[in-house]
Amino acid sequence: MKDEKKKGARNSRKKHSTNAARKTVTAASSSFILHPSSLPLVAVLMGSKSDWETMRAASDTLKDFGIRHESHVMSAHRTPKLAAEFAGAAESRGIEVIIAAAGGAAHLAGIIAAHTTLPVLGVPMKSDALNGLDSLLSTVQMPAGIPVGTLAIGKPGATNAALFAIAILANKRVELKQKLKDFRGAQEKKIRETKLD
Ligand code: RP5
Repeated sequence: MKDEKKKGARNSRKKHSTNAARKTVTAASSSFILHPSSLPLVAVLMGSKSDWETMRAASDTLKDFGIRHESHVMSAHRTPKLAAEFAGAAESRGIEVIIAAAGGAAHLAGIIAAHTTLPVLGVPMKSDALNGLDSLLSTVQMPAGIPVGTLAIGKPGATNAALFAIAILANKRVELKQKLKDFRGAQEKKIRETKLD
Protein backbone atom coordinates (compact mmCIF):
# COMPACT_ATOMS: atom_id res chain seq x y z
CA MET A 1 0.00 0.00 0.00
CA LYS A 2 2.79 2.32 1.07
CA ASP A 3 4.73 1.35 -2.06
CA GLU A 4 1.69 2.02 -4.23
CA LYS A 5 1.33 5.46 -2.70
CA LYS A 6 5.01 6.19 -3.34
CA LYS A 7 4.67 4.98 -6.94
CA GLY A 8 1.61 7.21 -7.40
CA ALA A 9 3.47 10.23 -6.06
CA ARG A 10 6.47 9.42 -8.26
CA ASN A 11 4.27 9.14 -11.36
CA SER A 12 2.45 12.34 -10.62
CA ARG A 13 5.81 14.14 -10.07
CA LYS A 14 7.04 12.72 -13.38
CA LYS A 15 3.86 13.80 -15.18
CA HIS A 16 4.11 17.23 -13.58
CA SER A 17 7.73 17.77 -14.60
CA THR A 18 7.05 16.63 -18.19
CA ASN A 19 4.03 18.95 -18.35
CA ALA A 20 6.09 21.75 -16.84
CA ALA A 21 8.80 21.25 -19.47
CA ARG A 22 6.19 21.29 -22.24
CA LYS A 23 4.57 24.39 -20.76
CA THR A 24 7.92 26.18 -20.68
CA VAL A 25 8.54 25.29 -24.31
CA THR A 26 5.08 26.50 -25.31
CA ALA A 27 5.35 29.65 -23.22
CA ALA A 28 8.80 30.33 -24.62
CA SER A 29 7.36 30.64 -28.11
CA SER A 30 5.54 33.84 -27.14
CA SER A 31 7.33 37.16 -27.50
CA PHE A 32 7.22 38.51 -23.92
CA ILE A 33 9.62 36.18 -22.14
CA LEU A 34 11.59 37.62 -19.22
CA HIS A 35 15.00 36.34 -18.14
CA PRO A 36 14.85 36.10 -14.35
CA SER A 37 18.08 34.97 -12.73
CA SER A 38 16.50 31.66 -11.74
CA LEU A 39 16.19 30.46 -15.34
CA PRO A 40 18.53 27.75 -16.64
CA LEU A 41 21.60 28.78 -18.67
CA VAL A 42 22.34 25.33 -20.08
CA ALA A 43 20.00 22.65 -21.42
CA VAL A 44 21.15 19.04 -21.30
CA LEU A 45 19.14 17.04 -23.84
CA MET A 46 19.28 13.34 -24.61
CA GLY A 47 17.55 11.04 -27.06
CA SER A 48 16.41 8.48 -24.52
CA LYS A 49 16.17 7.90 -20.80
CA SER A 50 18.76 5.16 -21.39
CA ASP A 51 21.29 7.98 -22.02
CA TRP A 52 20.76 9.50 -18.57
CA GLU A 53 23.21 7.22 -16.78
CA THR A 54 25.94 8.69 -19.00
CA MET A 55 24.60 12.23 -19.22
CA ARG A 56 24.26 12.54 -15.46
CA ALA A 57 28.01 13.30 -15.62
CA ALA A 58 27.22 16.50 -17.55
CA SER A 59 24.52 17.50 -15.09
CA ASP A 60 26.75 16.72 -12.08
CA THR A 61 29.62 18.76 -13.51
CA LEU A 62 27.31 21.74 -14.14
CA LYS A 63 26.00 21.33 -10.58
CA ASP A 64 29.56 21.33 -9.19
CA PHE A 65 30.12 24.70 -10.85
CA GLY A 66 26.76 26.02 -9.67
CA ILE A 67 25.39 26.40 -13.20
CA ARG A 68 21.60 26.54 -13.47
CA HIS A 69 20.57 23.93 -15.99
CA GLU A 70 17.74 21.65 -17.02
CA SER A 71 17.78 18.10 -18.38
CA HIS A 72 15.21 16.65 -20.79
CA VAL A 73 14.64 13.59 -22.91
CA MET A 74 13.67 14.38 -26.51
CA SER A 75 14.48 12.65 -29.73
CA ALA A 76 15.24 13.69 -33.30
CA HIS A 77 13.30 10.64 -34.46
CA ARG A 78 10.67 9.93 -31.84
CA THR A 79 9.70 13.51 -30.90
CA PRO A 80 11.01 15.65 -33.78
CA LYS A 81 8.44 18.42 -33.21
CA LEU A 82 9.28 18.75 -29.53
CA ALA A 83 13.01 18.92 -30.35
CA ALA A 84 12.44 21.65 -32.95
CA GLU A 85 10.12 23.62 -30.64
CA PHE A 86 12.54 23.37 -27.76
CA ALA A 87 15.51 24.54 -29.83
CA GLY A 88 13.51 27.37 -31.42
CA ALA A 89 12.45 28.71 -28.03
CA ALA A 90 15.66 28.09 -26.06
CA GLU A 91 17.35 31.45 -26.62
CA SER A 92 14.28 33.46 -25.64
CA ARG A 93 14.13 31.42 -22.43
CA GLY A 94 17.62 32.60 -21.47
CA ILE A 95 19.46 29.41 -22.37
CA GLU A 96 23.00 30.11 -23.64
CA VAL A 97 24.36 26.66 -24.45
CA ILE A 98 22.67 23.39 -25.42
CA ILE A 99 24.22 19.97 -24.86
CA ALA A 100 22.60 17.23 -26.94
CA ALA A 101 23.41 13.55 -26.54
CA ALA A 102 22.23 10.67 -28.69
CA GLY A 103 23.24 7.19 -29.77
CA GLY A 104 23.06 5.14 -32.97
CA ALA A 105 21.80 7.27 -35.86
CA ALA A 106 22.46 10.22 -33.59
CA HIS A 107 20.75 13.25 -35.11
CA LEU A 108 19.58 15.10 -32.01
CA ALA A 109 22.45 17.60 -31.83
CA GLY A 110 22.07 18.29 -35.55
CA ILE A 111 18.32 18.89 -35.46
CA ILE A 112 18.72 21.12 -32.41
CA ALA A 113 21.50 23.10 -34.12
CA ALA A 114 19.27 23.48 -37.19
CA HIS A 115 16.71 25.37 -35.10
CA THR A 116 18.91 27.73 -33.08
CA THR A 117 22.08 29.79 -33.38
CA LEU A 118 23.03 29.00 -29.76
CA PRO A 119 26.18 26.88 -29.43
CA VAL A 120 25.23 23.19 -29.54
CA LEU A 121 27.57 20.58 -28.08
CA GLY A 122 26.99 16.99 -29.20
CA VAL A 123 27.80 13.96 -27.07
CA PRO A 124 27.82 10.60 -28.92
CA MET A 125 26.43 7.78 -26.75
CA LYS A 126 28.11 4.39 -26.61
CA SER A 127 25.87 2.04 -28.61
CA ASP A 128 25.51 -1.73 -28.34
CA ALA A 129 25.91 -2.39 -32.06
CA LEU A 130 28.98 -0.32 -32.88
CA ASN A 131 30.28 0.84 -29.54
CA GLY A 132 29.48 4.48 -30.23
CA LEU A 133 31.37 4.83 -33.50
CA ASP A 134 27.98 5.16 -35.24
CA SER A 135 26.93 7.88 -32.79
CA LEU A 136 30.25 9.68 -33.15
CA LEU A 137 30.11 9.79 -36.95
CA SER A 138 26.42 10.78 -36.99
CA THR A 139 27.06 13.64 -34.58
CA VAL A 140 30.39 14.91 -35.87
CA GLN A 141 29.76 14.88 -39.63
CA MET A 142 27.66 18.02 -39.92
CA PRO A 143 27.72 19.64 -43.34
CA ALA A 144 29.29 23.12 -43.45
CA GLY A 145 26.89 25.83 -42.26
CA ILE A 146 25.24 24.26 -39.20
CA PRO A 147 27.92 23.50 -36.60
CA VAL A 148 27.78 20.99 -33.76
CA GLY A 149 30.78 20.91 -31.42
CA THR A 150 31.25 17.18 -30.92
CA LEU A 151 32.83 15.77 -27.78
CA ALA A 152 34.18 12.30 -26.97
CA ILE A 153 31.99 9.17 -26.85
CA GLY A 154 30.24 8.48 -23.54
CA LYS A 155 31.00 9.78 -20.06
CA PRO A 156 34.23 11.67 -20.85
CA GLY A 157 32.27 13.49 -23.56
CA ALA A 158 29.42 14.23 -21.15
CA THR A 159 31.80 15.72 -18.58
CA ASN A 160 33.71 17.67 -21.19
CA ALA A 161 30.51 19.00 -22.79
CA ALA A 162 29.64 20.51 -19.41
CA LEU A 163 33.16 21.93 -19.01
CA PHE A 164 32.97 23.34 -22.53
CA ALA A 165 29.61 24.95 -21.76
CA ILE A 166 31.13 26.41 -18.60
CA ALA A 167 34.08 27.78 -20.61
CA ILE A 168 31.63 29.49 -22.99
CA LEU A 169 29.64 30.98 -20.11
CA ALA A 170 32.87 31.99 -18.33
CA ASN A 171 33.85 34.37 -21.15
CA LYS A 172 31.40 36.91 -19.74
CA ARG A 173 31.46 35.84 -16.06
CA VAL A 174 34.63 36.66 -14.14
CA GLU A 175 33.83 34.50 -11.09
CA LEU A 176 33.06 31.49 -13.23
CA LYS A 177 36.33 31.97 -15.13
CA GLN A 178 38.16 31.91 -11.78
CA LYS A 179 36.31 28.71 -10.76
CA LEU A 180 37.34 27.09 -14.01
CA LYS A 181 40.97 28.11 -13.45
CA ASP A 182 40.83 26.76 -9.89
CA PHE A 183 39.41 23.47 -11.21
CA ARG A 184 42.26 23.18 -13.72
CA GLY A 185 44.75 24.09 -10.96
CA ALA A 186 43.40 21.38 -8.63
CA GLN A 187 43.55 18.85 -11.46
CA GLU A 188 47.16 19.75 -12.21
CA LYS A 189 48.14 19.61 -8.53
CA LYS A 190 46.66 16.14 -8.23
CA ILE A 191 48.68 14.86 -11.19
CA ARG A 192 51.90 16.52 -10.01
CA GLU A 193 51.48 14.93 -6.58
CA THR A 194 50.76 11.45 -7.93
CA LYS A 195 53.25 8.92 -6.60
CA LEU A 196 53.55 5.42 -8.04
CA ASP A 197 54.77 2.60 -5.84
C1 RP5 B 1 18.96 7.15 -29.36
O1 RP5 B 1 18.84 5.76 -29.46
C2 RP5 B 1 19.12 7.45 -27.92
O2 RP5 B 1 19.86 8.61 -27.78
C3 RP5 B 1 19.80 6.23 -27.35
O3 RP5 B 1 21.18 6.44 -27.18
C4 RP5 B 1 19.55 5.17 -28.40
C5 RP5 B 1 18.78 4.00 -27.87
O4 RP5 B 1 17.57 4.47 -27.31
P1 RP5 B 1 16.60 3.49 -26.51
O5 RP5 B 1 16.19 2.44 -27.50
O6 RP5 B 1 17.40 2.96 -25.34
O7 RP5 B 1 15.45 4.33 -26.05
O8 RP5 B 1 17.84 7.79 -29.91
